[in-house]
Amino acid sequence: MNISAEPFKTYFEVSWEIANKIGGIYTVIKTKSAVETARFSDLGDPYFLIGPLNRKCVDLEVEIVEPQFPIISETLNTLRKQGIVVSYGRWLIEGHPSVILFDIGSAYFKLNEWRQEFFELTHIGVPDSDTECKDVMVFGFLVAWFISEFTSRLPGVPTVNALFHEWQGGIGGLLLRLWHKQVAVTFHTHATLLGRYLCAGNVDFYNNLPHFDVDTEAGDRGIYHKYCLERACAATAHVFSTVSVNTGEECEHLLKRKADVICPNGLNVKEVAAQHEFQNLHNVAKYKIHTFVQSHFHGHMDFDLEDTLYIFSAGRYEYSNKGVDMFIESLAKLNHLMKESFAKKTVIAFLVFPTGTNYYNVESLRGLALLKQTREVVQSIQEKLGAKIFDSVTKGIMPNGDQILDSDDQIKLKRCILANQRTELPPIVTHNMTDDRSDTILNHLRRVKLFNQSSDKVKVIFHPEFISATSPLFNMDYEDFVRGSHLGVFPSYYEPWGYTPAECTVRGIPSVTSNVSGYGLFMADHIAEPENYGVYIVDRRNRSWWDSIEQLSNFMFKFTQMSQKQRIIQRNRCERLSELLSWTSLTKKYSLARNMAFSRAFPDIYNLPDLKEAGLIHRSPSLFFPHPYSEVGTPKGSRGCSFSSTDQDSRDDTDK
Ligand code: G6P
Ligand code: 1S3
Repeated sequence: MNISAEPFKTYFEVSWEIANKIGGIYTVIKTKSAVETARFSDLGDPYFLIGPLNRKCVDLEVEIVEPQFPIISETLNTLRKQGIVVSYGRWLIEGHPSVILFDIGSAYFKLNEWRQEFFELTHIGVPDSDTECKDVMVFGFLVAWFISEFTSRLPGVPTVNALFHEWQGGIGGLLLRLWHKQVAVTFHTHATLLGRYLCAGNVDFYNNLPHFDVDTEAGDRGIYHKYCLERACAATAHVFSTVSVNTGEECEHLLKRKADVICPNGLNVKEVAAQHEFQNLHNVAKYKIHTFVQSHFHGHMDFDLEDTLYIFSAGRYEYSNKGVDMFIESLAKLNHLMKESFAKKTVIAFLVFPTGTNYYNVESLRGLALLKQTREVVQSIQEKLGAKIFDSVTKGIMPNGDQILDSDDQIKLKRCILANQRTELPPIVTHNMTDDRSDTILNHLRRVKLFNQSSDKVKVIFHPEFISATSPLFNMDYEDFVRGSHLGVFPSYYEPWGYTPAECTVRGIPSVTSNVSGYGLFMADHIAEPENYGVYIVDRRNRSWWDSIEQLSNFMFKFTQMSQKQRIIQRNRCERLSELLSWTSLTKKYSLARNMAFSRAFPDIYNLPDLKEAGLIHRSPSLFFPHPYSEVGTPKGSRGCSFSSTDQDSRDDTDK
């Protein structure tokens, strides 16, 4: 069926994270906006994003304008006349999507009425103490009210399609179904509530998925009403979708509905003009990280920066779900392996996980000040020396190395050296922690004795705040920090998708992920030998905890043994994988879900072929990366690896 031959359709996409930055869903919608808006505008179909009104974000990210379509103005005015505050505008991101943002507070006077109605419809009660749930319910009613009003104004065949993200955005869809409105509804989840809770506890989640008594487990965790809400959203939607095959499996067991479509998360992949450009960017960003390291380790710079590798992990502070526990344990093991093998290299491991802090600590700020002062002294001497050398050479005299520094300059330099000395070890954390003694990450680092000793081959820095360009310590944004690093490590235990390793890949930075993360499974489905492309996948499903640690520390150890040339080749290959993660191809899965919703909601009007039979629903690698022709070989002593010049792809595997 040629959908575009039909009358124009209206598409809504609803989420709690529209112009409201909280987590990964914000990234999904923001990054896919350019491709989605272009697609809908080509089709001539209006497309609107609906979210809650967060004034702080809106002031920075949204341009308030009058709606382009009179029918939208009329519908909004109907709600406004009843006291609802709602803004309409353009989200200032690529694609400039139209946004409709509801002020939840302005509708709170209807809370009790709506709660009662909701209970009558679903038998789900929202407790008074659960503010989040009450907000989500008010938002859901506002969305369903708005879309119903809008739909009722349209003549002819039903043409409205609405996609709802996650349970916080899903109640609107549930209500539209319960009110029997003429809207094709898709519910798309990025996780399950119960899955997240179960994983955060000490549960062998994946090997017990079919056996959980879901009601009891949700009840025991005090989330029964939310669980019921989420399950109702999934059960009633025309189409149910999720971000990955493993979350699909989780939904089947925990929400009791199999996902109809898997819509993997993409990124807005910018084409890099020349392949070596991202390599150069790596080098430039790495030098910025060097500067921070010089300040942090002042007085203990007994390692060579040219032989230092930067490894990092970052994300929301979910200690075990995000695999921070495994990362730290594996770092301790890596330290041991490197010491035992008398490794020349040093690893600096960054842990970027925001938590409660009270500004940077004195040691970090002192390091920064000392570095600045040292740089000023060296620069002033450098200028003088340059002039002296120039003068000497123009007179035909070879400058005398011993005499070129005058005694004043020597004193200045000695003072700098003295000022940079310190007896205490470089700190393992950059900030004053609100709760230093009970912080889980710090205590784990203490337990495995990673204290930045001289003898340690693995040094650690816990940065309990997201990295941003305004931070005086790094002076770079997170994107550059990723570029400047050598390896990202994300051995998550609960990760429906996992953007952090994907963000490394599109910048050509190798990363470690796990086989219980959506991203890890997706990459394994598309690449014959992921490690060769800089995608290391830790097995957290079929191995014991200690075996997975062994595997992760071996991945990292092997990585430290690679030569620079091997790293460059691996980065080139890794960057090529960006193609897999581009929304240009991945939004097609969203289109599929929307079309499927139309055909299920209105089978007499929209009659799509059986998509399951067409193999379009689940794993369908349209792109596949085979075994690379040339190897990232095992290092063999000082001569490095044996790259043969006859290797078929050796030219595009080397960087320049
Ligand atoms: C990029 C740059 C090279 C640089 C290399 C360092 O490839 O283009 O000029 O030598 O990065 O790589 P490394 O893995 O040692 O940071
Ligand atoms: C979820 O956010 P999270 O970090 O709580 O949604 C993200 C976007 O789909 C996904 O990448 C992540 O794995 C989920 O867990």
